[in-house]
Amino acid sequence: MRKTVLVTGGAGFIGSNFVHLLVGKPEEWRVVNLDKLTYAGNLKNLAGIEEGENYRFVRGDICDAELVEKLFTEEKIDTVVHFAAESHVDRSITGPAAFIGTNITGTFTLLEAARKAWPVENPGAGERCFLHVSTDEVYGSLGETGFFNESTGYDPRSPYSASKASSDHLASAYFHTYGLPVRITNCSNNYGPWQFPEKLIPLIFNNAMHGKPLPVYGDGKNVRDWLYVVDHCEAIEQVLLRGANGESYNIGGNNEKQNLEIVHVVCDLLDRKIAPLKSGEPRRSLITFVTDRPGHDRRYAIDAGKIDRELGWQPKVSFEEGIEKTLDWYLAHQQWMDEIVSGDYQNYYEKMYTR
Ligand code: NAD
Ligand code: TDX
Repeated sequence: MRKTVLVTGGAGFIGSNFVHLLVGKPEEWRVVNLDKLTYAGNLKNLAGIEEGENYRFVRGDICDAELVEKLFTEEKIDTVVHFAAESHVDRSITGPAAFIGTNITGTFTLLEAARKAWPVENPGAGERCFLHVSTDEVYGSLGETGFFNESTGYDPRSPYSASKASSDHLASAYFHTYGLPVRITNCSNNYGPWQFPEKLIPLIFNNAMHGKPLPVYGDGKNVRDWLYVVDHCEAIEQVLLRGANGESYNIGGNNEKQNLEIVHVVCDLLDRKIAPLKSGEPRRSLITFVTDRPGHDRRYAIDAGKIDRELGWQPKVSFEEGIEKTLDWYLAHQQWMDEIVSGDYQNYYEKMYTR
């Protein structure tokens, strides 16, 4: 039976990739996309998707209880995939308040709406599901060795990760207390099309294209595990289809890289794909070491064995393939990037939607 999914944050980076995936399967999914269109939300990420029988876009705030409750009943929502969040660690350091509002109160508002809309005696009946999308950052920072698994204790260290950890705990509490059919996913760093150019890979791409300095925090040796965004979206779909309520699943790319390695790869690929800088120098010459991020987590690494064993999911796209696809996509969508960097896309929404 076709499911009606409330996707929150579906105009952001991962959310829009996920909406593209589901809208391509109209027999299986009907999508209601609720997004506030903050600085990070961009309807151009959803170009080519028509509003219609299996897709509706609603501009709104997940903290708006009245709106969220209305959507649950009006649209007969049986599935939630909750992406909407303030997602950038650096912004959480300079302005944590929005992270508390959206990531904690927003998640609480959605959980409450599901609790009210779904049958009290058995909220999971009819294969309902509330999938909360979270991050590996809730586990804190690793030393040189070891991996995060689903039993690793939470140890968040930035306002962003603390707000995500808090929302994970709320989601889990609603499973234990009210029997809400909650599933949680904790994923590593995503990259791919439509990522906002405040994040490492698109920021380095954009600066490297324009011959601007490439800021590398600290010594550049912090390690992240990188996953191609479409692989993440497919993992989420598997958790919806085959996961168990009350469980959490770690999702990772088995692809640890130091930040400096990532910057080198982007520089070298651009030198090869277009040309070195006008000066004739390679793009690596733009690398500039800058002051470290306060509390910068040293290393993240995911053990994604559980989702492989239980749901048969593994990443399909290697880093070599994924980064090439990603840079080709950014090269083909430079107008998309230019509009964001100039801020033009925001003016467009203010004209289009006034609430
Ligand atoms: P993003 O910043 O690109 O997009 C966030 C989206 O949420 C935007 O469209 C924004 O307009 C919307 N939004 C923000 N506040 C809202 C509110 N109050 N009401 C409604 N909509 C709101 O984020 P992303 O990188 O796509 O991340 C999506 C989710 O995945 C987040 O929950 C994040 O914590 C999680 N995650 C991200 C990564 C990653 O590498 N990007 C990794 C693991 C987990
Ligand atoms: O200019 C930069 N220079 C730099 O050295 C930027 C933007 C980042 N960095 C470093 C900081 C990190 O070690 O690169 C690494 C990646 O940084 P981000 O792209 O900001 O991602 P990160 O902080 O690792 O968090 C991301 O992955 C986990 C997402 O933003 C989160 O939403 C997700 O939960």
